Order: sequence, then structure tokens, then C-alpha cells
Amino acid sequence: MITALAGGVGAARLLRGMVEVVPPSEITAIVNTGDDTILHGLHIAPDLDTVMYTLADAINPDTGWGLAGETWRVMESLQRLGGITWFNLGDQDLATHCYRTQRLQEGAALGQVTAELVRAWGLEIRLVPVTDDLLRTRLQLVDGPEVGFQEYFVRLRHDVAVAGVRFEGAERAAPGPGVLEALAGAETIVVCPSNPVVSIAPLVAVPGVLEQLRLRRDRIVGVSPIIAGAALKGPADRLLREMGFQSSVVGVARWYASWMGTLVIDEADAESAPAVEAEGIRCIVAPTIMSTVERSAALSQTVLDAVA
Ligand code: FO1
Repeated sequence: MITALAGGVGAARLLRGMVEVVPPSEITAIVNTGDDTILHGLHIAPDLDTVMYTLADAINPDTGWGLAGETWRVMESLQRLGGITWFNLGDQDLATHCYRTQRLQEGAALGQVTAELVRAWGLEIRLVPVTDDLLRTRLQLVDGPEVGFQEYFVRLRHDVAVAGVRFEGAERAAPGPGVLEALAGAETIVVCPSNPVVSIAPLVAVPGVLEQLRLRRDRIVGVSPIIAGAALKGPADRLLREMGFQSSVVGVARWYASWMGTLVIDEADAESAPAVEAEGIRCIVAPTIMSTVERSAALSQTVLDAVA
């Protein structure tokens, strides 16, 4: 069984390729819920939904989130009413949040509701929230208050300097059902090319997870989300710098080296391989830009072969 640590878009792309090279029923993705937010009274789980929609080939290809062929009638009506519209929710996407919220209010756990949604989309992969308890990524701005993740990422367009990041609820959160077992029982643990600071770190912050990762270090292989000093999408590069790490494959290696045995970096960073290995982590050089499902599948194969 393969277990993946997953955030949003980059993770969704890698997993979409992985299901081409490994039977989906053999993959468990432990997904970040620190980006979750309550808006319009609805529980929105962006990383879970982005992975689910991408694996269902229903993702909006332009944005990497939300559904393809979306309409925005509810947002247009909300605009007229003076409602909250800085976070764009398409009409079909809203059905997901209505269903999830209704089931949570009926007492179902987030992991249970996620399994129902995944089944409704006909997927065989297991998507497991890292916890069913409250977990919220909060960012302390340099010139401003502490804000929630979506306010930082969407409303402020992550174009503000961050002094610190914390994961509200992490210390009290229990690992979701199946999380520790998926880490302990995995033949290989794949850390997807997600944002180390706000997508992977919340997973590691949930009690019990880091201990498992440290035990399994030689079976853990990650893909750098930084290529030639930059993130393909999102604020991973600036957040690494703001947290005191280089925005480079060496910075990523330093961030992960205590529990990750192997790091896959892009060919563009080939000359940094020795510097990565100097951080005490094995380094594999390969094409890591996932512009097609085929390239995602090839990268998945490289990743799994790296610790075969
Ligand atoms: N990202 C944006 O940049 N703008 C949006 O309006 C937006 C809406 C949205 C709705 C549902 C959803 O699942 C994701 C959405 N995202 C939006 C992306 C989201 O903020 C990020 O995907 C994750 O939270 C970080 O990976």
C-alpha cells in the first residue's frame, strides 16, 4: 500500500498520475484540512475537494480548484445582495459543501463524509482527512493581524509578508481513523509537491504523525514543490523564505531532512543535488513538472522506484 501526504493542487496532480501506475485501491492519501473554512454556514474543504475533483477528471483545468464547466449564479446573486463573494463558490461546487455540512450536522465525521463523497464520484482511492477534529492554519502577518488561511491565500492573494504560521487545534486533534495505520503499514510514503509550510506542516503537527514519519524515514520520498528557486503555483517560495529557509531545493531538503529519506528534485536543479545530499537526504533528479497526466504518471513511477 502506498500512503501519500497531500495538500492541494500539486498533490492532486501527482495522485492523478499515481493512479495510472498503481491500482487506486492501493493508495491512501492523507489530506490537509488546515485550509478548511466555514463560509455561508458551509464547511468548505479545499484540499480534499481539489484532490477528489482532480482524480474524478472534473477539476477546473484553468484554476486547479473547483469544478470544470462551472456556473456562478449563486455568486452573482450574492453579489447583488452584498454577500461574501471574495471566495468564489461555483453552483455545482456548492452542492459538495451543502452535502458535507448537512452530514456533519447529522453527526457524521469528516472522514466518513469524505468517503461518501469519494464513492459518489466513483473513486477507489482512499482520501483520509489528517484529522476529523478542528485544524485551522492561521498566519500572523508582519504588518497586520493574524488571519485564516483562505483570507491570506484568496482575499489577500498571499501577497502579504508572514511573520509566523500556527495550526489552531493541532495539539488537541486526534489523527483521523486510519491515518496512523496508513503511515505504519505503507510500503512507501510519498510526500506530494505541496506547500511545505502550510500544506504538509499541518499534517505533521497532528499528534502521532511525526513519530510515525521518523520511524519510516527510509521509506519516505518527497517531490520538491520548488523548482529553480520558485513555486510553480502559490506562496511556497515566499513562505519558506519568511520562515528562514532558502527558497530552493536545499531549503526544502533542510525543511524535511529530519524525517524524509529521499527528495526528488527537477532537472533544472540538477547541479544542487550534492548540496541537497549534504543535508543528509538522498537526492533523485527527474522531470517534475506535471503538465499532463502522462508526465504525472512518469513522475509517480520515478518516485516509487526511488525507494523500491
Ligand atoms: N482559490 C482562489 O485563489 N480563489 C478563489 O476564489 C477560490 C475558491 C475556492 C473554492 C473552493 C475550493 O475548494 C478552492 C478554492 N480556491 C480558491 C483554492 C483554495 O483557496 C486553495 O486551493 C487551497 O486552499 C490551497 O491549496
